[in-house]
This record gives sequence, structure tokens and C-alpha cells, in this order.
Amino acid sequence: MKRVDIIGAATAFGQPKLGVDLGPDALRYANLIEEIEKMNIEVNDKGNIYSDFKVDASTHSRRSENNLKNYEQVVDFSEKLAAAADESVRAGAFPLVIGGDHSLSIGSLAGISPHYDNLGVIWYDAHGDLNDSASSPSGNIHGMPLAIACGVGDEKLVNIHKTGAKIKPENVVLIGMRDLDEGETRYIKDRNILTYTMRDIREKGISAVMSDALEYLEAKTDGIHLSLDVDALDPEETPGTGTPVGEGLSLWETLLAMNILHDSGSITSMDLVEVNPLLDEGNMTAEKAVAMASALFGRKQK
Ligand code: 4U7
Ligand code: MN
Ligand code: MN
Ligand code: MN
Repeated sequence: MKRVDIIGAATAFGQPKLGVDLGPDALRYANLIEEIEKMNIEVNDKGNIYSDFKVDASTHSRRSENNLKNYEQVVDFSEKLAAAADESVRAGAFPLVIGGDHSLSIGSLAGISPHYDNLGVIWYDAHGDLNDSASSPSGNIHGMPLAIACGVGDEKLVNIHKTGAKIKPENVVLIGMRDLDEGETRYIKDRNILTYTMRDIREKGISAVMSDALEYLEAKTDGIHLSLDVDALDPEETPGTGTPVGEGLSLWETLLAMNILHDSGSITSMDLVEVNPLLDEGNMTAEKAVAMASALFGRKQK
């Protein structure tokens, strides 16, 4: 890896709560760049990407076209982010896209995936993010990015940056699942997506889960993108996030998971998402997210 490019995805348009667009700066305050540099890795902070649309607190997420809230904003933001992520991979860097809500993965995967024949994806999250506008109970686009990347959903969103699906469902692994909607469960079953629920993790242990996920993906992909939603962790660990779900992963399990991914040498890009400093206790969620990213880049646990 030549260097890590930090791309700040300062967007809150994928969900209704204000403040998640401040996530990239909360991560910088928590010394994200310095901690990665400690691993003797060159870091290039490319600053933040913003939508041309400004967040209006009085109308944010109220209007919904076809059950897709803030639709034009998300389309606009996704195009911009895709261009930045594309440029970063083209330059030989490792894009670390920091959010921002999880709708940013529409843009990051659109920009990154064209550089691979078969990009694998590890989706580390409490949620599957596999809804489309018909199955979504909320209309919040942060619950849809993985479906969109697989080519399911609104045409404009599916065709961001490059026409058609960006990844294949057989190249996806879901880890940490404990809040799946009906339509998502059906899609996972129909496409036979490799899924580790919290129960699976309790039974097998996080280390076996990560090794199995890697073995499954390494055999058939030429790069692996990690999409880490901090709500994969238990809300006691990461309270500063918009859609917390109890009985989640612990920090130590996640640091171990990141060390295993680091040791594989197989991860080629990453999203770090859903840090909302306005919902946090101090800046603890950002601080833990920085620890997770550092572990991915090789910081060892004692
Ligand atoms: B996140 C939800 F209904 N599934 O679609 C939805 F439970 O990026 C939650 O993982 C989505 O934080 C959570 O709105 C999106 C809901
Ligand atoms: Mn989530
Ligand atoms: Mn998510
Ligand atoms: Mn969330």
C-alpha cells in the first residue's frame, strides 16, 4: 500500500438525525491521522466532501419521494464521493472513507469497485442495509446502500458513477447482524448471502468468524472492502450513533477482528461510518472508532 487517503464524507442525508455529518471531524479530533501514521503509514487527509445542498434542520428528512428521503441530496453526494474514491484507488492509495451516515457507501463502492473484477465486501454492522424503497420501513437511504451496490433499488442510485451493479451478493459477508427487516431477510435467503448474526458470533467466536469470512472471500475476489458501521458494537461501547441496537459486539472483539483482517493483508479499502458526535458521550465513539481503524492498520492488542 502506497498511502492511506482519508476522505471525509460529511453527509447526514441518509438518515434523519442531525450531527452525523460532523463525524469526520470528530474522528480527526480523536487523532485518526496521527494514530495511523504511528504504524509508519503515509496518510493524506483529503479533507471533507459536502453536498451542494445544505442541511436545513427544519426540513431535514421530512420530504420523501418514493420512500427515498433526501433523494436528490444523496444522488448528488454519491456522485461526488464516487469520483474522489475512484481517484484515490487510481493513485494507488488505500481509501479510508470516514462518515457520515452509511448512505456514503453508495458512493464509495461506486468509485472503488470499477478497479476490481470481483470486489469482496465485509459489512460489519447491526443492520444489513439491504432495503429498497419498497421494503424500507423508514425511507432512510442509509438502510439501503448494500442493496444499491448489488444493483437493487432506485435506478439513479444504482447507476451512480458507472452503470449497473457494483458488487455481487455472493462476494458479500454480513457480520454482527441483529436487526434485519423482512425484505432484507428474504433477499439474504434468496441470494444465499454469507451471514453471521450475533448468535453465530457467540457460538463460534469472532476470531473463527473472521477467518471463515476471509477464507470465503479470498478464494473468489481480487480485493476486499470493509464497511464498518459503529452500531455493530454494543451501544454501551459506541453510544454516539443514530440507530443503536443492543446486544452488540464489544470493543475487544472488534479490535481482534480488525487485527485478523490486518494480518490477512487482504483489505484494500474501508468505510468507517455512523459516528454522530451530537449523540455521543464526550467523543468516546470517535475515539473507539479510531482504535478500530488503527487495529486494521496493524496496531496490536496486548
Ligand atoms: B445503518 C432500518 F428499519 N433497517 O432501513 C431501516 F430498522 O446504516 C435501519 O445500518 C437502518 O445504520 C440502519 O431504516 C442503517 C430500520
Ligand atoms: Mn447499522
Ligand atoms: Mn449501516
Ligand atoms: Mn446506525
